[in-house]
Amino acid sequence: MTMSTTDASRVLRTDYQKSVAAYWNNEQDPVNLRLGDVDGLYHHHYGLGEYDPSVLAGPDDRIIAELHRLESAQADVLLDHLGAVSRDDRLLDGGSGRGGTSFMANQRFGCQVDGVTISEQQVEFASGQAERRGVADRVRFHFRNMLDTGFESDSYRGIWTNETTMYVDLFALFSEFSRLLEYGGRYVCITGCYNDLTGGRSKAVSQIDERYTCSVHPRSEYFTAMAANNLVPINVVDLTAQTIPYWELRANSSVATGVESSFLTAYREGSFHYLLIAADRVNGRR
Ligand code: GPP
Ligand code: MG
Repeated sequence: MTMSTTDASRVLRTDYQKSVAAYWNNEQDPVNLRLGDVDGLYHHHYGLGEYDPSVLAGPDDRIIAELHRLESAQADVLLDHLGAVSRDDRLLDGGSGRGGTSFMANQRFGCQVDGVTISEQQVEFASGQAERRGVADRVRFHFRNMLDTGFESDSYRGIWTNETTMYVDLFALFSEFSRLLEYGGRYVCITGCYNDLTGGRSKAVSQIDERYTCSVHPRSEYFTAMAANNLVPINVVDLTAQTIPYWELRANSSVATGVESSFLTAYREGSFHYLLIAADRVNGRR
């Protein structure tokens, strides 16, 4: 790790990036910490799949555990789309949060994982988890900017972003990922994006932006930015219907934060999609 890539003024280049880092450095929400406490995997993404309705009648802990199960199921779906990964491969987690998806990837594939985040608190938290889990030599977290990681070109078999792309310019991001991926390497993105067909950013989507200091992109931009950077989609999955039950359960839980109604409205009215895109890195036209 060199000073040139880890020095705060280099990692946080804009006032916007500083404000995003400040948000995540201060984040301590029970909706994330209590869920993570269930088994030590701390996620910063949402859930997929049906919930067991019997949890609604039980003690609060059962709802917490069920929300956590759905979030881990989401990370499993993401990892299912990475294709073949061997122990000798390296993976990159772009916007790694408290490390949940990175640890699951290492558990599944045995490979090395690098997580990058612009939050120094998240680096510290996730690195502590890596020590605790005994995988600090295989899963490393770095205070770096995913738009300019400073890592070696052509060195990653796979890269993913689990709900982090709404913080960055997609053309800049995919240019960096295309540089980092080896030929044939796979990029997997799970994201919320707005629907180009419904006439721009809806009120509910604006509320989501406001809540997280982010800027949700239109669906189209993912594909134009990938095409411009030698990333060719192999799978596109609309996960919207599968994430709605998570939001319904979360709205009825003690850890609801108030953003649930914005997600439910945006998904139900069709102004917003929960999308998975998997893409392969090819060579440019010669
Ligand atoms: C945060 O997860 C997720 C985002 C900031 C990205 C926004 C996602 C979209 C699909 C638009 P979190 O687990 O930190 O959020 P919360 O605290 O609400 O659980
Ligand atoms: Mg959360």
